[in-house]
Amino acid sequence: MLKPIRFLMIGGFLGAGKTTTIARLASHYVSEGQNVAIVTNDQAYDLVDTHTLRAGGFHVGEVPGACFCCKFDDLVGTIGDLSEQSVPDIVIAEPVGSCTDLVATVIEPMQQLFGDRFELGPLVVLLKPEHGRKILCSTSGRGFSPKAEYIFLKQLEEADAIAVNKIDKLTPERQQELLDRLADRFPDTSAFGVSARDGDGFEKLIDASSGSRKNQSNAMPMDYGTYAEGEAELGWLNGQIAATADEKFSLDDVTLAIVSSMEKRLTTENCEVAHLKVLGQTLNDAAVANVVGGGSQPELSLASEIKTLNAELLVNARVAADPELLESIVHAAAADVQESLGVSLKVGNIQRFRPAPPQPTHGRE
Ligand SMILES: Nc1nc2c(ncn2[C@@H]2O[C@H](COP(=O)(O)OP(=O)(O)OP(=O)(O)O)[C@@H](O)[C@H]2O)c(=O)[nH]1
Ligand SMILES: [Mg+2]
Repeated sequence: MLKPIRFLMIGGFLGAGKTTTIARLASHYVSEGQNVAIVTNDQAYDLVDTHTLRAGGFHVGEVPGACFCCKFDDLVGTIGDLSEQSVPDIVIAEPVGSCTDLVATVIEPMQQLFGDRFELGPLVVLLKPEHGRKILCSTSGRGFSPKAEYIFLKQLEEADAIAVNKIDKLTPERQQELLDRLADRFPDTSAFGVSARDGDGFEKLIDASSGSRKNQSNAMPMDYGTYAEGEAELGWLNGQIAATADEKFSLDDVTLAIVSSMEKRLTTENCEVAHLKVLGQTLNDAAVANVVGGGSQPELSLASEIKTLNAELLVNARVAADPELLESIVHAAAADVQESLGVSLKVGNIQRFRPAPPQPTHGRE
């Protein structure tokens, strides 16, 4: 009989650091000689994460168009496609950061329907400190509505283990405060700090990923009305921009400038950013710039360090904003950067919407 594929999901809110964590975890397994495949997921098409992970040399399939729970058959089919050349030892899946109830709608059905093909690993959920502090520690400041916060908390509630990510950004006191709040709210769930970017504490995440699932006798209670409304508060936009110039320009500068201009304009409009990411790419190189919340600095998470005459930019924005406003902000940001950096920017195909109410294939019939 074939050895089952170990299936792991790394959950957590938009911008929590799932893709960064998955890249580091996959590198760890590869260094152990394991064959790893990754599956990304989004409500729309043109995923920055798929390109980012492929640029890192990983074997990546994607499930676009809706979350894993609503596209369960596509998830299983994508893993089948990834297995065509060689069957992976481990599949790491990144669910959409506004998705929850993954145990009932993805993990349990995989166990029940395909338990012979897959060995179901634990659900490790990353806590995003930029929004976690406000939600868990009741600090004041900008953030999301209670319905979007409901999703954030439900993601933590169903976790087998919680990793407080980005500890490199937190003082030891702030990290401890978050761990204490997690211990109060979720006393049966192990929690630890980690920096997916720098690798600090990562051995705990590797340990948690190699552990087993918690015994959950009953499905987590879920209010699908609140979940749907919380998700629909987020405007979703995936779009393309073509960049050209007569003289070579820095791909990193243009990619970062688009994110920075969008962030400034969204702040002026008082719209909370969940995650705004832009990929700039040429045939051989890629840059990624991100903003993960109101007041967070735009940053380059992947630098290309190249100059080029043309590039394709991919914008993935998840913001508590009207999708039409988001689209107008993409156009305005392109005009800003065209003027400041002298690069011609032509906005192409844009998909923008509010996510439709989740209708899981399994688990909540
Ligand atoms: N300082 C710091 N930044 C981090 C860490 N992990 C991730 N980030 C940054 O956080 C931002 C979001 O990281 P991603 O890995 O794209 O987050 P994600 O959860 O995959 O985001 P979505 O797929 O949009 O939900 C990027 O700018 C990363 O560089 C960390 O440990 N420390
Ligand atoms: Mg991601």
